[in-house]
Amino acid sequence: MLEEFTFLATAKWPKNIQTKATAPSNIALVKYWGKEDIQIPKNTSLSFTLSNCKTTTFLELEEKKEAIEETQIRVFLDDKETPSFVPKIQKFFRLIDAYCPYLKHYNATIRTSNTFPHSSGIASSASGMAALALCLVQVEKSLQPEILEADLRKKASFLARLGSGSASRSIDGGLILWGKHQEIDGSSDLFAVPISSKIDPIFKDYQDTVLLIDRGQKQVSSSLGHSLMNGHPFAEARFAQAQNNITELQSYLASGNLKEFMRLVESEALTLHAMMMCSRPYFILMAPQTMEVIHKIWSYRDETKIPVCFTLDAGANVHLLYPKKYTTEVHEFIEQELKQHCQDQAFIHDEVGAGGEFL
Ligand code: 2P0
Repeated sequence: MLEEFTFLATAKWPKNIQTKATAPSNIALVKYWGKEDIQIPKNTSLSFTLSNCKTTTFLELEEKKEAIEETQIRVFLDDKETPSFVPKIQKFFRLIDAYCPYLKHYNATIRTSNTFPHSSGIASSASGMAALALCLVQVEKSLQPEILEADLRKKASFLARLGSGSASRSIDGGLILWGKHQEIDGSSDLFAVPISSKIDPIFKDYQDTVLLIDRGQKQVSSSLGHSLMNGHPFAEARFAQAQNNITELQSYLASGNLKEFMRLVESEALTLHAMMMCSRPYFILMAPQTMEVIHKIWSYRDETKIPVCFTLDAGANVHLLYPKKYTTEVHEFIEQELKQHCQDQAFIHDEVGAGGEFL
């Protein structure tokens, strides 16, 4: 157990506590793929926090009648009771018990909603776990008011990580680093931190349009994907490459070198999928339309010299990344050339955002 994140209050327990928070999704530029117990990443990852794709969660804790009763958890997604979410939350609550011991005194009702459609192929685990973690640290604040906001946010990232690794990167805004890096002071496997090195202003409001190529459920869960990095023939080389890519990317973020930034980001996306394609068992999460879109992005960039590039998550959707000053041109490109490859012609415009908030 880590003392830094233990709960110190021995306050009288209120009968009822309500908290509310919102947290955005994030998109990794250097990818997290491979982990050890418990939720320790095999390499450092670096992401843009998004703004429009977010989860809002309302947590209500009600005192149990008998302390020994099993904690009851009810989850409502968009006001509809969703029992299928309960096992994941139960597992999460068990995992964080040492850090949130107050949870044992209460039954929990969680009401959550996403700004992005459930069937968008955008994972809600990062924003969802981050929003829940922010609700939990707010409970702690109500029991122990002297806690500083910075410590609360750090603990929120720590708790969110235990729910879902990438969720640790959805607490703070901007460019976020998770995972110990030998050259970066303050980096940690246990929680994510905003990068402290210089960032060119062009990256402060970078745009991300998510092209919804496949809005269905993923065929292979990220948990399984991560586990397939154990014993993967290229695992060690990949983890070492990611560490080097973090160092390189930091220098491009500082200098604003978009050409090298785009090369590195696209290489990371393709490497992530290459790892999937040579796992045992192997699998492919890209769809034919993913490839069509990638080739169109490359042609458009060649022809127009507009610095637009792509990245991929663990799915078929394409994230189109570009500086804000090219918004008009890129939106036209999406309308004319790309949206026809999206399921129901759907896409979501998003951009770098400020991180989660207590509501
Ligand atoms: C990332 N992904 O860095 C990578 C790139 C997907 C592709 O983190 O098992 O949902 O909950 O820790 O965080 C997705 O995996 O996995 C992910 P768990 P998570 O964003």
